[in-house]
Amino acid sequence: MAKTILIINGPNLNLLGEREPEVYGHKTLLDIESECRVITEKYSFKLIAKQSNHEGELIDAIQEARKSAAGIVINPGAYSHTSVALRDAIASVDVPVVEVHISNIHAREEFRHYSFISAVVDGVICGCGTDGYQYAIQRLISLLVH
Ligand code: DHK
Repeated sequence: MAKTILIINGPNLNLLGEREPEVYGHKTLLDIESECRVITEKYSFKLIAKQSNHEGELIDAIQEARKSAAGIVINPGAYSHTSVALRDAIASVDVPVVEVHISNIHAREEFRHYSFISAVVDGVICGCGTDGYQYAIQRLISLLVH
């Protein structure tokens, strides 16, 4: 059975393509997931994508991934800056995790500069636009296949 990589997106990222395109770009979440799937298939990984606007559902997805995923790419959206619970869930996971921010959070409002998540992940991709998801997948694969 193919190993699974999970992409988790948090609140408001279901609106990608419509929401503040000058900040988050023009691609939809489905576009991004399809681009990532091209990469995962090349390396014989299965890609599962989850999005939720609810903190508890994101935590449930992370807890499930403890048993089922080989690695996780996560954009926690605004919960990056607020959620100790999400941070604790990620800290409980043994597989590699790469955090993505589409925008450069350090060049934006001060409340976005700190991510509770960054200290407990294996890598952070920030400010590379929606291409950041593909970079994160590439990084996960290189951690998983070497
Ligand atoms: C996405 C969001 O929804 C914001 O709340 C974060 C992040 C930044 C991003 O750049 O992908 O502050």
